[in-house]
Amino acid sequence: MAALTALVQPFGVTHTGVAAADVLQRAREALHHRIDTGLTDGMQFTFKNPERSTDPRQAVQGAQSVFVAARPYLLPDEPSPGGMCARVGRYAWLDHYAPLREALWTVARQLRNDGFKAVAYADDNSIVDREVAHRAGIGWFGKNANLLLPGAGSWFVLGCVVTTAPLPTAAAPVDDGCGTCRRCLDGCPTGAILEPGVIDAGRCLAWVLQKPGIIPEHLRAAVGDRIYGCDDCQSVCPPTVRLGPRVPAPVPQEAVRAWMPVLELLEGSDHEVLHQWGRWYLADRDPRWVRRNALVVLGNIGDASDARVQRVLADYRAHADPVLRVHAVWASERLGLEAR
Ligand code: B12
Repeated sequence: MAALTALVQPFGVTHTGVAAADVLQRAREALHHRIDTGLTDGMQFTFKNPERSTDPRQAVQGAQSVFVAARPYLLPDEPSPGGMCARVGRYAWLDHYAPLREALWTVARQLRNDGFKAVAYADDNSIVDREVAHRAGIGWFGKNANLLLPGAGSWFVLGCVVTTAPLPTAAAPVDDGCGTCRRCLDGCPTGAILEPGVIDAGRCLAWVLQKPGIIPEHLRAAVGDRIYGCDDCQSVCPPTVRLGPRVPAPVPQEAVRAWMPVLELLEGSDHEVLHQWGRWYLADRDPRWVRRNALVVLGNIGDASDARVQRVLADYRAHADPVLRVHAVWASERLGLEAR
């Protein structure tokens, strides 16, 4: 185990653990419950096939263990460059999954060399990452549903290697560290945390901004300046704010994308949008969903006296895409601009 941990550290992984490759019964029940009660709001991901995403042995036949790794993604604050810029969720400022996957595949290759089967997963629909990380003794489930690591908080991405190797498993799960705190429940801008650990995806801005289609009108003001992801349930979380470790240096500063210039995005070609922001989860790889979000942000933070804002909104009110037209009309009305 120590040898495997040493393999992932050069990739910035700070925490590791091992769970037995048993069925994730609690997660399976939770997935079904969320589907049955409509809390998934059309999400597929791990909900598409709960029997599969909660059974490591369906991922790797004969699996005995799941090696779990956590990598911090907190970078120093980036002040807004000014102008009309939209905020990007911290986990998407850089591609943190790429180095995590490299780390996990390094372990998988080692295990294969040793004669075992091994497959690496990170943010893949094949397995419920947080549940397996909890079982591996890496952290506790916060009331905001995120996995919090003791002494480090929740600014971590998670992944695992499912393997037939019999690795030593965690002695016990980490104790709850939230206690009576309920700042995330009160701090969620849309009240999406219905009860500790239960998120209503239809209200969680992270999903609202990813989901294809029209953003419900009653949620558009709460979107604020966010274009992708929402950090509020973590940025109000006391241990996460106090303890969050920074991403290990060196960070390619030129690759960090914490803000997105809204007007440039709305004026740019599809090719430019996909080139700059294509690693985001965009339904059908369609840039219209980022444009839609940008129109909502413009309605929330735009300068109505700016001629460029007026021109962009007028263009989008006449756009061929009815979804974009709807959001442009809303943004124009919100800014007190002519909407016909
Ligand atoms: C679908 C999904 C989403 C959906 C739904 C989130 C959700 N809560 O399910 C949306 C798009 C909204 C989303 C948003 C985000 N996501 Co997401 N997402 C996923 C994905 C693909 C599947 C999650 C899943 O299966 N959920 C199923 C439900 C049933 O699980 P759950 O809500 O965690 O429920 C558990 C708890 O309720 C717990 N539980 C049971 N009883 C009790 C009782 C108490 C008291 C408590 C507290 C808990 C508890 O057990 C349940 C089952 O495990 C995973 C990747 C993966 N393959 O696992 C990433 C993942 C969960 N997401 C991640 C991230 C980073 C985010 C965001 C922070 C991104 C952002 N900034 O916008 C937000 C956070 C929102 C939040 N508070 O959860 C990370 C989380 C890392 C971490 N440290 O926890 C993951 C693991 C990706 C990764 N590999 O790193 N996500």
